[in-house]
This record gives sequence, structure tokens and C-alpha cells, in this order.
Amino acid sequence: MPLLPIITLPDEKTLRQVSKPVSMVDSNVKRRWDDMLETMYHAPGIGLAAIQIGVPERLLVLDLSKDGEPKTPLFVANPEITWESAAQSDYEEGCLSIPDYYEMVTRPAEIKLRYLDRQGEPQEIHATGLLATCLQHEIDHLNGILFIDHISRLKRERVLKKFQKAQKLGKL
Ligand code: GNR
Ligand code: NI
Repeated sequence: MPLLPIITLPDEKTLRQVSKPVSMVDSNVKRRWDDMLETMYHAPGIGLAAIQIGVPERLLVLDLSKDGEPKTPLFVANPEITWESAAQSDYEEGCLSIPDYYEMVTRPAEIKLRYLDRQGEPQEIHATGLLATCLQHEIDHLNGILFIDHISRLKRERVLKKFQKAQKLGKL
């Protein structure tokens, strides 16, 4: 089961779930990561959390490589942010679960992240720039948080309503 459908708004019942840690990195986790990566590349996107394919496990994939460059996938299990910079940065975010909507989000500019890698080994990385932004966006998904939760209530409710209405009209 390689290419999987990506869950979008208005399915908050799924997207608001808090995902559970994996107990170990085994062949099932590796297959899940591989399916997620293929689905992410196809979308296309630069990150994907397992809940976006309906799986409430603390797994994510990410690849910031540019078109035509060698791919640089990052496989992450059970991530924990151990430090955030006081300095913030703004980035215009989008989300595969909120198609065709983009808005500026302010987040810590740098983070330290502890996680289990593809070999099940603990790693700690210092992330800056787009990597820091994208990791925080994906970790939010694991906690049932969407990037629209970081924007104004007026904008958030407008987006949620738009997706609810589209579904009622049979357009999703
Ligand atoms: O593909 C994606 N692009 C993106 C751009 C700015 C900030 C975050 C992201 S993540 C997003 C894919 C996605 O929805 N991951 O959860
Ligand atoms: Ni997203």
C-alpha cells in the first residue's frame, strides 16, 4: 500500500487526534515511513505526519531537497523538542491537509530535536530555517494542532467554514 490518500479538512475528528509514540522502530514502522514518503513526494510536499494518512503514531517524514537535486529524506519517530530559541521567525505555511490555503505563521526560529532515526538510534539535531519551521509544523500534527491554530481566530474560522461548506456541496 504505497500511495495513500491524504486526510484534509473538514475531517477534524482525525486531524485533531493526539498520536501515540511507537514502542520501537521495526519493519512496520519502516514500511509506514516508506509509504508516507512516497505519498509526500507525490503530493508534492516537504513534510508529512502519519496522522495525515489516518495513522495516529508519532512518525513523520521530511525532505527539503529541491527539484532535480538528490533526495534527502529524513525519517523521524517519537520527536521531542528539547530547546526552542527565543528568537522567532515568520514563514508562509501551507498544509497538505488544508489544500490551497497559505498564511504567515510565527514560530521559534531554531529548535533542538531529539528523536529516533531509521535505525532506531536516538539522535539530537539543531534545526534552523525552513527545517525548524517544517519540523514544528509536523510535530504540531502529532499533537492534533494545525497551522491555522497559530493564526487569528477570524481567519481560522473562515477557513474551517470554507471546508465544511465545500464538503456539504459535495466538492471535497
Ligand atoms: O508541503 C508542505 N509545505 C510547507 C510549507 C511551509 C511550512 C510547512 C510546510 S509542511 C507542508 C506539508 C504538510 O502539510 N505537512 O504536514
Ligand atoms: Ni501539514
